[in-house]
Amino acid sequence: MNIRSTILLSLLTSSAEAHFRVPFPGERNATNWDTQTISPCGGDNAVVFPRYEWNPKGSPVEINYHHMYGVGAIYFCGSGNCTTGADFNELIYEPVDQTKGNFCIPAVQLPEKYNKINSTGVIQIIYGAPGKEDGEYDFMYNCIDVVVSNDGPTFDGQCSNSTEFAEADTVEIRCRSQS
Ligand SMILES: [Cu+2]
Repeated sequence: MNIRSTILLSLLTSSAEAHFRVPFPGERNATNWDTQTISPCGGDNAVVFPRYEWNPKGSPVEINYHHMYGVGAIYFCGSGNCTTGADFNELIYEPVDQTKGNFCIPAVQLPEKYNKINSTGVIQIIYGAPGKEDGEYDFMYNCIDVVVSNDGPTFDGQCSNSTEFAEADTVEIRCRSQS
């Protein structure tokens, strides 16, 4: 193998392993590097038990984002089997522009109609990262299976921010992320 093909291979490896993880509370499959661009839930379409307990006042979410730049948003599926992108029809965290690093949301709250003790559902975090073409995005998905419980954590320093972020133009990620 010559030097040039070695460099090319290592670049391919690093982009395949970029994506993002959810260190708190955790996600369905923390090793889905190869399928994370598949909607919904990064290719993992079955509920993983036990579900994470979610406080009705909102529980924290920590995202470790590995790309240089991206737009992230959080959706929720509270009814049906949550196996298609369109099932995640409740936006629960407005899109933000952010850079690489740790992104900490102290309280992600579920939609009022599903925010009842013992209600179950699936949180889906979606990121769009700039793709090869100008104006194109590559999307990535991870899901968290939840059950509403008073035992669910509230913010107590579980995470902190090392990323820069700001409110994003919501249009692009909303229409692309649902496909
Ligand atoms: Cu990536």
